[in-house]
Amino acid sequence: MTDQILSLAFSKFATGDELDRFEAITAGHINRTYAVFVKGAEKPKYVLQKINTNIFKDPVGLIANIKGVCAHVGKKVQERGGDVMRETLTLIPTVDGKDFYLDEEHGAFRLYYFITDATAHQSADQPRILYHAAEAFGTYQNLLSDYPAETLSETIPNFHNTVSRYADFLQAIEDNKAGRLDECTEEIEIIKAHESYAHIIVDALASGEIPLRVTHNDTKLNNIMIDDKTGEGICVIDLDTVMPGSLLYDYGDSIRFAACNSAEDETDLSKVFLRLDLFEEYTEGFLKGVGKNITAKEIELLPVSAFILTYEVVLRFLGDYLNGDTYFQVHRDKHNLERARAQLTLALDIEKKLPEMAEIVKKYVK
Ligand code: GN1
Ligand code: MG
Repeated sequence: MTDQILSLAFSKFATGDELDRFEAITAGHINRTYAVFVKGAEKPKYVLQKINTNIFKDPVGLIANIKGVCAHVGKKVQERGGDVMRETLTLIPTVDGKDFYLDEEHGAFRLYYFITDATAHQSADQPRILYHAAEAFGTYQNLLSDYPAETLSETIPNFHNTVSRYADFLQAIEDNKAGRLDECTEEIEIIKAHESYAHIIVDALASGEIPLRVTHNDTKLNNIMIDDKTGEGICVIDLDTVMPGSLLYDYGDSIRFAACNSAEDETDLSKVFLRLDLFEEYTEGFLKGVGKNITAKEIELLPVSAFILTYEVVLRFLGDYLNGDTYFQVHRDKHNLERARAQLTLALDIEKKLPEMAEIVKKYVK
C-alpha cells in the first residue's frame, strides 16, 4: 500500500483531522493495518485497515456484523459504567455517511479509533497477562450470549468446520498447485493419522450436545488490547469472524496461540511446546469470565479443543503452502511450511498433555 493510496482512503473519512503519517502494524495475517498519526498528537489516533476482500467477499455484511456487535457490547459497557471508547471498537463514518470506503481499484477501507495506552501482546511476557486476556475473552463471550445470532452474516462459511478444512486439505494435496508436495510427506502422514479429531466439535454441535453460540473465532492473544497500566484485557479486536460458532473454538485457539512456549512460526522446534503454567492461567481466567455460561460437555471438551484448533490451523497453513501461499500473508519463502511444522509440533505435544490439562480444568470448575 503506498502512502498515496492510504492518504486518499483516510481523506474519505469524516475525521476533521489533518494527517501526519501512517505506521504499518504487521501482526495480522489477513488485512493490512496501519496506525494513523494526525497533526498535533503524539500518539496514533486511528487505525486504518484495508479489508482483504479476497477472503471477506461481502464487506457490507462484514461491516454490518461489526457495527451491530460493537453497539451491543458498547451498550453493556456503558451500563456497567465503563469507557465505551476504550472497551469496544468504534467505526468512523465516511464523509458520505458510509461505514467503510470502497476504492474501486484498491479495495475496501475502514477506520477505527485507536485504543491508546494499551498493547496487543504477541506473547505472554508475564504469565498473568493470559489470565486477564482469558477473562476478557470469556466475558466477551458472555456479552454476546444474548446477541441475535440470526442477524449475523457468516463472513467465512465453515470457518472452523474442521471436517471441511480436512477435505480442503486433501484437495490441496491432490492439486499440488505449487509443486511442493514432496517437501511435506512426513507432515501429511502425521496429519492423516489424526483425522478422527477433526470430527469431535463438529459432531457435538451437529447432535446438539454442545450449543451454537455467537463467538469471536479468532482469539489470538494479539486480538485483545491489554491496558498498559492495569494489565487487564480491555478491548477485544479483530471482529471480522464474529459469527455463530462454538465456545470451544475461542478457548482452543487461545490456548494454541498464547499457551505455547514459542511464536506461532518458530523454526527451532525444540522450543515449541505447550506450557502448562500458561495453560492454567488461561483456563482460570476463561472460566472466571464465562461464569455459568458453559455446559458440562463444553467443559469436558476444553482440553481436546486446544488440540483440534491447533490441528486445524496446521491443515490451513500447510494447505496454503501447497496451494502457493494465496491466503495467509507470508514474510518469507517457506513461511507457511514453517508455521505448519511449528503448529504440528505443538499439536502433538498437546495430545500428550491432555490428561494433565484435564486435571487443571477440574481445579477451576465451580
Ligand atoms: C488469521 O487475522 P489474524 O492474523 O488475526 C486467521 C485465523 C488464524 C490465524 C493464524 C480470517 O488471523 O483464522 O487462526 O491467522 N484469520 C482468518 O495466525 O483467516
Ligand atoms: Mg488479528
